[in-house]
Amino acid sequence: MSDCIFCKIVGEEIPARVVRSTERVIAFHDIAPAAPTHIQVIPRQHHANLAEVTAADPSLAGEMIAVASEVATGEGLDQTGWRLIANTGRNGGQEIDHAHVHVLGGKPLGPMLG
Ligand code: D5M
Repeated sequence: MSDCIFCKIVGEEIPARVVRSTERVIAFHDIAPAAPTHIQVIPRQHHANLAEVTAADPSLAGEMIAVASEVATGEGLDQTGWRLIANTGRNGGQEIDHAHVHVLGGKPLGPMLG
């Protein structure tokens, strides 16, 4: 998708601080971190959200979650804990319509719906 920011990151048209990259998935630091560690994990292929990834290719959704876990461990979050978020659709708070999961950690995040 030519006007998709995350497709542009995949295509290296705009820069990102990439922390992990596989054939189908990349992970990079969020531009506006909401926690000391805030990383986006996205499929290279454009899908509108995680639900669409799951419908189109369940193994790709699984790979996104596996990469998220690897990233969390790589960032040293496995001892203290971390959070995985998939905002989906406008009511879900999704702003970028390229599937992504947020990996958040590095401080106590408190209750999800505080
Ligand atoms: O979250 C979309 C997230 O994407 C939000 O936390 C900011 C982040 N973002 C937006 N542009 C960039 C770039 N260029 N690099 C890294 N991170 C970015 P959502 O779940 O859609 O609300």
